[in-house]
Amino acid sequence: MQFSRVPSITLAVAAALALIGCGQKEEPKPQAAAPVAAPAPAPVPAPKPEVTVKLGHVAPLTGPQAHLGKDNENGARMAVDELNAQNLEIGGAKVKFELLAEDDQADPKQGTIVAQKLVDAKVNGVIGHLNSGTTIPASKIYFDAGIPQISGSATNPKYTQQGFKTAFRVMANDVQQGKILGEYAVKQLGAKSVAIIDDRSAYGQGLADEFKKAVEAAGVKIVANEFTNDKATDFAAILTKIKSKKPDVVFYGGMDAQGGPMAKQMKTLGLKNAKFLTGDGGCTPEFIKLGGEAAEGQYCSLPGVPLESMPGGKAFGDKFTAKYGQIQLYAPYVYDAVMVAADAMKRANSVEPATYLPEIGKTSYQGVTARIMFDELGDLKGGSVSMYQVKAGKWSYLETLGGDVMAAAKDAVAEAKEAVVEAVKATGEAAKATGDAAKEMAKDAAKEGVKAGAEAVKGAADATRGAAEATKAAVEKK
Ligand code: ABU
Repeated sequence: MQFSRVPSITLAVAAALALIGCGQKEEPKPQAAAPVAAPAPAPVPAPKPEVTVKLGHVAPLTGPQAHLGKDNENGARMAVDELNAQNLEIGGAKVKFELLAEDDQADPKQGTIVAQKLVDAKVNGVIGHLNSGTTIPASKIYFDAGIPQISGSATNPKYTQQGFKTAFRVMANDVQQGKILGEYAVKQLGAKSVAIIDDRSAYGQGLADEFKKAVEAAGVKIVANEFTNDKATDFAAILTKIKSKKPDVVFYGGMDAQGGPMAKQMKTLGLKNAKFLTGDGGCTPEFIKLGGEAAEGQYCSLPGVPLESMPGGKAFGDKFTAKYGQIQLYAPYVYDAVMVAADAMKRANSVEPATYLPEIGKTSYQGVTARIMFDELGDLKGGSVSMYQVKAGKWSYLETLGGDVMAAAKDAVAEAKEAVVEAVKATGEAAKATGDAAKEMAKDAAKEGVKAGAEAVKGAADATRGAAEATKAAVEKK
């Protein structure tokens, strides 16, 4: 037995030495429980890509129209801030809007320089410009680069008549506005003789030409046709000439920086009985400030209906005023222009100019200034024009003329009907689908269809309410 133990000990020692040789100590190991597989870490979702949408904005930020340019820019900025607060996703990416604000000084040459600058910066779209005189030459540059452009204030008809499918505007143009002003001078103000002054800008001259056509078509004489420029402050020479012609109405095609002092100088020079009438460029608090007492009783026109009669108009006015102070003129239109661009991007599910541009043409958007839909040229459908008069130091609404406030609402209702038909079709297809997966997919499709239908119906209801409120306001004023 002794014999038999020797090899066992030898083997044990050898095994121990072998273990020591491997640098391991033979220590008793705690009895481990059977290993439990650790739960696999939850897969970390890849972060969503982010995309910056650059929107160019152009207006005069220096010179006599700087207050209007800043007002436009503030309208655009408010829209951009609100869009960013929505944390939008477009095309699977988080979208951040950025405003690239440029000053064109209301100068056509400067307008083309900043337009090229924005193209070089690869903007996704342009809001503006403010003036027709800069918007028109710049529109060729944006068209050549395929960049959508939406102006909230340029009213010269030429802007959308050049065949540039990138050009849109969200207010009535001066063919509509000039005709309404001309007819208003004759029919409402009873003019038998009219004097016309314009500032030789694309807007001022264009509007004066349309006004003249309407006055002459009504058989009324133009007794004087004078012009100035958009930097002038002294109108004594032309007003003295006009005084000798004893006009019932002096019409001015131009902006408030000239319109206000012109109205004041009319009184000083003894042109007291002539009524002063101007277009949207003079329809501002600045006109009243510059015109002083002479502003009282004067008239202006402004495309669209009063902001307070639009759904969401009052809320917009309150928010804007709290943030930036009094609205000067076009801020709500420019706000709408930004929202129209964003709406088209959402529907296209893309921020690429070439992809979302066709969606702008199909817009049916309830803005704060109108239900916005475009005709084949890029002009606002059903655009109307409202008349105002200064009463007790404030522009006071008189009536809404021209356009067809119901036309856009009717179009929206037709669209809603189409969307509901599509929803019903989708529901029918859902009912036909067989198999669980197919049923689920079909249910989703039907839900989407119903949602689209409901949204369209809501849009149509908003548009109809807007039109009804505008009509009611007009009737009440009469
Ligand atoms: N709409 C009058 C001012 C802007 C412009 O058209 O020049």
